[in-house]
Amino acid sequence: MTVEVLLTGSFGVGKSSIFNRIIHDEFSNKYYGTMGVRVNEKILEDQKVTLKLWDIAGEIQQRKVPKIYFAKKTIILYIVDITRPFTFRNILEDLQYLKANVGESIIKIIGNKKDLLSEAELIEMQQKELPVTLDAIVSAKTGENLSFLFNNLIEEALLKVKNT
Ligand SMILES: Nc1nc2c(ncn2[C@@H]2O[C@H](COP(=O)(O)OP(=O)(O)OP(=O)(O)O)[C@@H](O)[C@H]2O)c(=O)[nH]1
Ligand SMILES: [Mg+2]
Repeated sequence: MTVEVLLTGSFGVGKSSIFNRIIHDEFSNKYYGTMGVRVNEKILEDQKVTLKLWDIAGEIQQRKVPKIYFAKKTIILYIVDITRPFTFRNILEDLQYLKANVGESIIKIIGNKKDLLSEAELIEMQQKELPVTLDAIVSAKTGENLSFLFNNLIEEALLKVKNT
């Protein structure tokens, strides 16, 4: 089975860094904005699943993303940069838009760059700045929580297929 996962969200939140960490287990501090789309696959032997990961150019508003990218995705990951509230200014509007436009896809909200905040700063940020609860907080730089997140996502996707 192939599980298709789209990384979406604003500019510079770390979509490509998450892509590079998952596919190549690499990280760079350099920032090259993505043009268009990148796609790559990884075979997960344990779960007998092919993970197909899509990395697209950032958009401040999800309604600016070409709708074709949302088609037929098992999972859509809306990534925010927990160090830059600017990147989730439109979160409620974006989530509403995604729910209306992605069909059956599972949508998750992921906070990235966990390595840059202390535990206290993390709690404060979530209480003060975020109108929704994050499904996971990860770091593409250190890899923290990323394989855990993807394992859980694959399990959820497999369960969903089994139950339909
Ligand atoms: N400290 C830290 N920096 C990160 C992390 N993830 C990404 N970055 C940095 O943030 C910048 C932007 O990362 P990208 O992965 O290129 O962001 P993007 O979402 O793909 O950006 P666009 O393609 O323009 O939409 C880069 O300088 C990365 O090195 C992280 O977990 N921790
Ligand atoms: Mg990118």
